[in-house]
Amino acid sequence: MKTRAAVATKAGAPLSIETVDLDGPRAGEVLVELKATGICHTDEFTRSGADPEGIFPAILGHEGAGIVVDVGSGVTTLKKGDHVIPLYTPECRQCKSCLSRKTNLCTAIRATQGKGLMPDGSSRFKLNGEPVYHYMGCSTFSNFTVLPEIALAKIREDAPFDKVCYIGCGVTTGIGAVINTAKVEAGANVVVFGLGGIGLNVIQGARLVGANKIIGVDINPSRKEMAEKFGMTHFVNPKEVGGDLVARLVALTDGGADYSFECVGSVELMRQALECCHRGWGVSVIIGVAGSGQEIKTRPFQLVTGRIWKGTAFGGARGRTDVPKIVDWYMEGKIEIDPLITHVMPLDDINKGFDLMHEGKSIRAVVTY
Ligand code: NAD
Ligand code: AHE
Ligand code: ZN
Repeated sequence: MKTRAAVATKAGAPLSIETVDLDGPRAGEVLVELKATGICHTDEFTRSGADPEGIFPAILGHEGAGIVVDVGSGVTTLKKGDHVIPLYTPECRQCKSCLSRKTNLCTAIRATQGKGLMPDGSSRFKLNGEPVYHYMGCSTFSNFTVLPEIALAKIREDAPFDKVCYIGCGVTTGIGAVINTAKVEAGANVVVFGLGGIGLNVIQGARLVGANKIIGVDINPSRKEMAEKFGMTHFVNPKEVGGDLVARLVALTDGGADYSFECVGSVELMRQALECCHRGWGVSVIIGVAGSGQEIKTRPFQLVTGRIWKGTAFGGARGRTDVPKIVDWYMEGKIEIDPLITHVMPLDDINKGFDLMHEGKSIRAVVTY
């Protein structure tokens, strides 16, 4: 079939709107009609050329929601008409990682996914007869896409696609980092670096579990108002701190944060996020994705004295199990999504969504098909 898609032709170039060829689903695969997709900073990270796994030409996008149109042979858990959210972290429930119960990082298809290919080693997309690569196993910047059955969460049919697409990455990553990865307890003091599409969901996760102080750190002062609506109790703009940011955060938290979260992708901030944690027990969680060649550093003494450095992918969520529950939380009013979706646009305008992100004007821009 033919489908309209935004193609990343080369690193750093604007996305190009094209009509591409899409092969139907093979064994164990599912054809999905996307109804909406968010634009996450990770899409920009890869588009820009900073991603060591970046591969071009590719169809980016990993924060989608849509409807099953067709299934390949052997697919048993999904059928035509089901509403689904694509999962860049699949859940096969059979691999060593899934069975360990210690991680959400299913390894069933990670090797081919990282090469922009379906599990059988080929691409379903072509442009002018040449293959176009998949991205994070999802490629939601295409009106239609093909995914493995294990990379789709079935969701309730009354959930609005243009909102719950955000659960495909940002919402789950932020809230999951608090609940699954850090396991923040009621009364804890939390510091969140970066109040964008991920950080604001960390903030609402921290409020959900009953955190005490929720301190937001961002260089964009316009983030303050939204962050306060989502539960932030104190705002710190590093540009306005005369002197040492870490010392300021330690003072604000009476000796250091119980938990901190880096939601920017800066290795300098990752260090500050660790070092603002409380001696003896503070836990710092890296969410931000840093560019090729970047490395983190700190004095080992920071860890010797009891601080813990962790990371999280997709908020530690097991997608097929957890994503439908998070959709329920949204539908039941337990979490908020609507105010964070600041811009909605057609696929033709997708590059404007990236511009808005760069200008610090959008929190989430969503493309609707
Ligand atoms: P975003 O662009 O919406 O937000 C980034 C925020 O960081 C903005 O508010 C910006 O003003 C702020 N910022 C920039 N420089 C700063 C600085 N020096 N100090 C303080 N704040 C600063 O991005 P997003 O979609 O929220 O993504 C955030 C990061 O998380 C990215 O690196 C993204 O790739 C990553 N991410 C990781 C996962 C995961 O599973 N680990 C999932 C989604 C996104
Ligand atoms: N390809 C990059 C790393 C990118 C990365 O860390 N991706 C996160 C999800 S970001 C979603 O917005 C992730 O899930 N990582 C685990 C995985 O298996 O990819 C690089 O540095 O090579
Ligand atoms: Zn993302």
